[in-house]
Amino acid sequence: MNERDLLLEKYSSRVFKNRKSHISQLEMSDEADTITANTRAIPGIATARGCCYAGCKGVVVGPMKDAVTITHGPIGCAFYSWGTRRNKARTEEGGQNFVPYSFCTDMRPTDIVFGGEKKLEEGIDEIMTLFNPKCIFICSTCPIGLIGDDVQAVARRVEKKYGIKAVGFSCEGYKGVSQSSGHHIANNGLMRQIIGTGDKKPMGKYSLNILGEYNIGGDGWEEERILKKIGYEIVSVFTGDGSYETMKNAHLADLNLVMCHRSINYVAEMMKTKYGIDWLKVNFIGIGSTCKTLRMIAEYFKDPELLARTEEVIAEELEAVSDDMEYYRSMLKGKTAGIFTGGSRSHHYQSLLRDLGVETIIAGYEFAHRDDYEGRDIIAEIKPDADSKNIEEITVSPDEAFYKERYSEKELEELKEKGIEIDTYDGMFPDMKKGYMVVDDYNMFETDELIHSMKPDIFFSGIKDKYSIQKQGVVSRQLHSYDYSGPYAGFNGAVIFGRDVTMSIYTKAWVLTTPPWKTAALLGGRIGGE
Ligand code: CFN
Ligand code: HCA
Repeated sequence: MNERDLLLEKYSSRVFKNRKSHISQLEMSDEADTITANTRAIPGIATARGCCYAGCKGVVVGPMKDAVTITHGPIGCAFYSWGTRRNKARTEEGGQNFVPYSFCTDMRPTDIVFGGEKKLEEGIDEIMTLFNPKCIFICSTCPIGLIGDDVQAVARRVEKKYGIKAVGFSCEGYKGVSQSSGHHIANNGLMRQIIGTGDKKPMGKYSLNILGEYNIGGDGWEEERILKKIGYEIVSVFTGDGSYETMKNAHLADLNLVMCHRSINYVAEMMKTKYGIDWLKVNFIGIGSTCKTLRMIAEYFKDPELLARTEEVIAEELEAVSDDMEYYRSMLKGKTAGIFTGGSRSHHYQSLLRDLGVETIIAGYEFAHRDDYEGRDIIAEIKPDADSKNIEEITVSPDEAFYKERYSEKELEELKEKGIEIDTYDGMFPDMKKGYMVVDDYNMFETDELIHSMKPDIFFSGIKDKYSIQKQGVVSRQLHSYDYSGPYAGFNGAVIFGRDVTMSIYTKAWVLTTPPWKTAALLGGRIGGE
């Protein structure tokens, strides 16, 4: 029996029926590999997913530093989303930075009964008196949708009263099937009400926006460092260390780079339709991926000087990190890994691990869509799913016409020879090998079982499962928060990642622990490790 069947046979028939299409062991059957994704999790299963509010407030709008984000709802959601995601933001000279704060209307039972709009407006009055921000985002939590408070109407009243920008997001936690629906709601609001409202033109010859970069552990800063060194102007970053002030002018940039494909691809496409800005899907995680990305951007502008400068910077950067990378590679070569994160990261980090000689044998996402797994070929099949049909959940990618317009066949061939396959839209499957395991919306039980059967040397995921993994003797690192380390992006980030992984694997602490379930019977746990 293969590992997939071993895992599935432990389920009841109803759960088996549901989970079997979410778990794929690659190339193990005669049919093409497929996976079911972006569907509702089974109630009661310990899924790692977050909610719509987490996707809107926590992921997309929260990191914008000069905007106050107020949670309209009971205090719990505001408290538990306060400072937990590592979207770093630096206060600019004389600028505002509200990222370290948490604002909430603290809705009580009487507010739920009589309505909370008044309380929200009073809260915003207080914010204006104390902080005087230029922009306010209102994010609804579950009860708001049920009692019908109109956060958009409040936002309009605030705009009129104070002459600032205010946007209401109806991102009640229960909407859609995961945080992915919150990304859509956030991005639609930003697209409608912020992008395109400024008129500050970029000064540089070539200007870029970085979309889907949330500056976790400072990743965005490392990307900016490299891009600026080459000579690009960065107009805005969505949304890590980002701001309302810069996002207003995003429509004036020459090109959009899309780093996290899951959370923002449709904004890139909407900006293409509305403002004619092309976009490229990029990856700054891993040395190989960073070099490919930089070359791809330079090729887009078709400027020999820019291409030469790009090669110069790549050579300099490689020179600076190659000894360290070689050392970490010598320590890590032949090791195996498992990766479960929310969206893009599980795929992105495979390339950095590959640079270090580590094979990813188990991978999956919490809430990615089918294209994130299977690649471009299936895009045409993707339809808004039934659970989120009213929020236009779509998946897009640069289409072939884009490349055909820009490059002749001969040029595409030449680029391919140089290792730049700019017309490929890869997913997770094409990067993994026969027998490797891909799991959608993984849960804690499956994580434990796969660690048991596939025996990876290291497991990357999040805070919820980290400690149970380590207690069973397998080192685990968080790829959401980088365990408070980072940056991991770009050239310098790759070295820091190599150091952290080497340090983790060579630390014997976890192997020496005896997990509690080996000595005592626990509810639903294995006894004696079997
Ligand atoms: S920073 Fe991003 S890279 S935005 Fe997204 S899909 Fe989350 S918060 Mo956690 S680490 Fe994760 Fe991605 Fe894009 Fe982060 S893999 S789950 S919603 N994510
Ligand atoms: C979220 C945020 C999260 C959680 C990370 C984790 C993040 O899902 O709402 O579970 O460790 O990156 O902070 O993905």
